[in-house]
Amino acid sequence: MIRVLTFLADLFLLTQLVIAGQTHEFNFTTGWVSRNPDGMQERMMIGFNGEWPIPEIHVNKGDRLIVRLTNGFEDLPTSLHFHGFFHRQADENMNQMDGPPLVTQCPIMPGDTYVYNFTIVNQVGTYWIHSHSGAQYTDGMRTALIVHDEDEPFEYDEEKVIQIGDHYHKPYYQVMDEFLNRYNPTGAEPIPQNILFNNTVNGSISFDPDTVYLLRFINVGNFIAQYVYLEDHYFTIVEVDGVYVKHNTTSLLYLSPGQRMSVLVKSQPHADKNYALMQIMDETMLDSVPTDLVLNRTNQVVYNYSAPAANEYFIDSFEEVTNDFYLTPFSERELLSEYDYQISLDIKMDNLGDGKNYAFFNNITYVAPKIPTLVTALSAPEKLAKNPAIYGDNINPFVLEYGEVIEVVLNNYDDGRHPFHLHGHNFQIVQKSPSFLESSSGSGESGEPVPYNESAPLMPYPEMPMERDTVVVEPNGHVVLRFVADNPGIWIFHCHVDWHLEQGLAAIFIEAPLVLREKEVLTENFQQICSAGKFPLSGNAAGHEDDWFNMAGLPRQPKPLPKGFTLKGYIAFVVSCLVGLWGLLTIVQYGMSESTQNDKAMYENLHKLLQEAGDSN
Ligand SMILES: *[C@@H]1O[C@H](CO)[C@@H](O)[C@H](O)[C@H]1NC(C)=O
Ligand SMILES: *[C@@H]1O[C@H](CO)[C@@H](O)[C@H](O)[C@H]1NC(C)=O
Ligand SMILES: *[C@@H]1O[C@H](CO)[C@@H](O)[C@H](O)[C@H]1NC(C)=O
Ligand SMILES: *[C@@H]1O[C@H](CO)[C@@H](O)[C@H](O)[C@H]1NC(C)=O
Ligand SMILES: *[C@@H]1O[C@H](CO)[C@@H](O)[C@H](O)[C@H]1NC(C)=O
Ligand SMILES: *[C@@H]1O[C@H](CO)[C@@H](O)[C@H](O)[C@H]1NC(C)=O
Ligand SMILES: *[C@@H]1O[C@H](CO)[C@@H](O)[C@H](O)[C@H]1NC(C)=O
Ligand SMILES: *[C@@H]1O[C@H](CO)[C@@H](O)[C@H](O)[C@H]1NC(C)=O
Ligand SMILES: *[C@@H]1O[C@H](CO)[C@@H](O)[C@H](O)[C@H]1NC(C)=O
Ligand SMILES: [Cu+2]
Repeated sequence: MIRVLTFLADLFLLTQLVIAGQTHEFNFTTGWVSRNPDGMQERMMIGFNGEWPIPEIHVNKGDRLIVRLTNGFEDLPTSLHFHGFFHRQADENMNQMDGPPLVTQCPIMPGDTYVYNFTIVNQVGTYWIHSHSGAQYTDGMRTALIVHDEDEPFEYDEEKVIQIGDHYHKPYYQVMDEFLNRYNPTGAEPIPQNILFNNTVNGSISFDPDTVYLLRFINVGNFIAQYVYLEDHYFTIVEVDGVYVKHNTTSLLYLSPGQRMSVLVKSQPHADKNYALMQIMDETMLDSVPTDLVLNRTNQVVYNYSAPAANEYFIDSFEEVTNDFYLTPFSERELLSEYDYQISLDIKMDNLGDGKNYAFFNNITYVAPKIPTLVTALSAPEKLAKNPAIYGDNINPFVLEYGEVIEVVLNNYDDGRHPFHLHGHNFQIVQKSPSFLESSSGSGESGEPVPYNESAPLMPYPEMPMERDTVVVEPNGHVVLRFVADNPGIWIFHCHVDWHLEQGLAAIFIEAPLVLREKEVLTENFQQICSAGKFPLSGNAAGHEDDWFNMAGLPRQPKPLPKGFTLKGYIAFVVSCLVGLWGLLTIVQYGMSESTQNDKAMYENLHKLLQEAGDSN
C-alpha cells in the first residue's frame, strides 16, 4: 500500500514537472561519413545528417525530447537507445521509446523514420544516446545527453563533457563477422586499434587557474574499460550514472562501456605548465596485446599554450581506483531489505554446434524473437500476458509483479569482466565480489568461480547501497542487485560489451505487464515501422496468435556441440584447419567467409580428428 502511495505521489510530482519543460526537437538521418578519428586510418563512421562526431545534447530536467530518427543506411536496420532513462511518464507510458529492436520496437528499416518523443522526468545528470542495433554505436552512432539541474548539490564554474571509448579500423559488421565465427572458437574479443578521447586522440581541454571544473566522463566504447587520471589533480566524484553521490575524492577512475562519472576538479593556482590527463586501457580484458597497440594515451590539460605539452605521467598501480560499491547515493536511500522475487543468472561463454562462441545466462543465449516482446505483452489475451511461455524461451523472459522488490544475482562463470546494464531502472548494488581470476593460494593459477552464497555473503550489506544503471561483475565473481518493479515495461538486462550482447548475453524483464497494458498505447508511427518491416502487430514470440503456445518457427539458439566434444578438441581442430587453409587465405585475402564452409563436411572432419586424438592418447 505504501509503495502504491509513493508511486501516486511520484506521479503527482511528475505532472508538475511536465508542465514546466521545454521541447527540444532533432531530426537525425543516419549515414556513413569519412573520418580519421585517431590519425591512423581514414574510415567510414556513422554520423547524423552527415556530421560526425555527433554534437552533444543538453537539456534541462523536465524537458521534452523529440528525436525523429530516419534510417539513412542502404541496407541496415537501426534504432536509438537513451541510455539510463526510465521513460516513466505520468499519463503516457513510453516503454516504446526505449530503443532496443525486437524488445520495445520494430527495427527501423532503410528510409523509415521513427519518432522518439518523451519527457525527462525526475532524472538529471550524465547520459548518452546510442544505436541499439548490431554494434553500430562502435562506429560512432552515439553522443552525450546531459540533463541539467538547477538544484544540483554541488557547485562549479564550468563543465566539460568527455567521451572516452575504443576504436576499430574496420566497420563493425566486419569485426563482428570475424568475431562470431567458428574460426574464433574461444570467443577472443576483437582487439581495438585505439582508444579515443572525445572522438579523437591526443585530445586537450583547457583550464584556467583557481577554477572548479565539472568533468563528465562517459565511456561510449564497445568493449574496453578505461582508467582515467590527471597529473597533480584530484577528482571529487559527485555523480555516477545520473545518481548524485556523497562526495568522494580520488585520483583514479575506472569506467566500463555504458558507465558515467562526473567529477569536480579544482585547478592549480598557476598557469605556468600543462598536465597530462591519462587514459589507459584495462589490459586485463584483452586476450593478447599486439605490440603496436598503444595502451596509454596522454591528453593535455592546457593552462598555458606557450608552455610545452605535458609528458606522459605514470602511476604505480591501479589499486587505488574507486570501487563504486563503497559510494553512497546522496539520497541516502536505504537498502531494500528483503526481496520478493530472486532472479539468479549464471554467466557462461561456450560454443554451440555451429562452432561459434556464445554467451549464456543459465545456458540460454538470447535470440531475438520474431516480433518485439512489447508487442506480445500488449496483444496477448489478458490471462496469458503474465505467462513467460508466450514470450519464447530463447529470450530469458522473467515476469515481474508490480511493486515487487526484485533481487538479481549474477554469478560470473567467465574469467572476463562484464559491465551489466539494466534498462528502465537504477539498481542498488547489494553485493559486489572481488575478482577471483587467480586462485586464493597465490600460486598464480586461475581461480574457481565464486557464486553468491546467500547464507554467507562476502560483504556486509550496505545500509545505503550505491545505485546506478551499469555495474561491473568481476572475473569469476558475482554481484547482487535490487530494485523495485515500479516501472511497468519490457526492459532488457544485458552486458554492455556490445560484442557480448551480440553473443547473446541478455535477459528480458517483463515488468507488470497488466499495468503496462493500461497505459501503453502503440503510436501510429510505431505500427507503421513494424508494417514497413513486415513485423506482425500481435502474437507470441513466434508471431502466432491462433495458439499462443505455438512456438513453431521461433528463432532459437543453435544445437549444442556433438556429445563428448570439448572446447579443447575444437581448438585443436580449428588450428589444424587454419594451418591447412593458410596458403589459400593469404592468396584470397578475404578472411574466413562463413558461406564457403560446409557444415556437414566440417563435422565429419571433426569427428575423425577427435577420434584420432582419442586413439593416440
Ligand atoms: C523535422 O522534421 C519534421 C517532419 O518532417 C518537420 O516538420 C520539422 O520542421 C523538422 N524540424 C527541424 C528542426 O528540421
Ligand atoms: C598522437 O601522439 C602520438 C605520440 O606523440 C603521435 O605519434 C601521433 O602521431 C599523434 N596522433 C595524432 C592524431 O595527433
Ligand atoms: C509527442 O508526444 C506528445 C504527448 O503525447 C504529443 O502531444 C506530441 O504530438 C508528440 N509529438 C510528436 C512529434 O510526435
Ligand atoms: C567533445 O566533443 C564534442 C563533440 O564534438 C564537443 O561539442 C565538445 O566541446 C568536446 N568537449 C571537450 C571537453 O572538448
Ligand atoms: C606560460 O608559459 C610561458 C613559457 O613557458 C611562460 O613564459 C609564461 O610565464 C607562462 N604564463 C603563465 C601565466 O604562467
Ligand atoms: C601505462 O601506464 C601505466 C600506469 O601509469 C604504467 O604502469 C605502464 O608502464 C604504462 N605503459 C606504457 C607502455 O607506458
Ligand atoms: C570513497 O570511496 C572509497 C572506495 O573507493 C571508500 O573506501 C570510502 O569510504 C568512500 N568515501 C566516501 C565518503 O564515500
Ligand atoms: C546448465 O547446463 C549445465 C550442464 O548441462 C547444468 O549442469 C546446469 O544445471 C545448467 N544450468 C542452469 C541454470 O540451467
Ligand atoms: C553457504 O554458506 C553456508 C554458511 O556458511 C555454508 O554452510 C554452505 O556450505 C555454503 N554453500 C555453498 C554452496 O558453499
Ligand atoms: Cu560482457
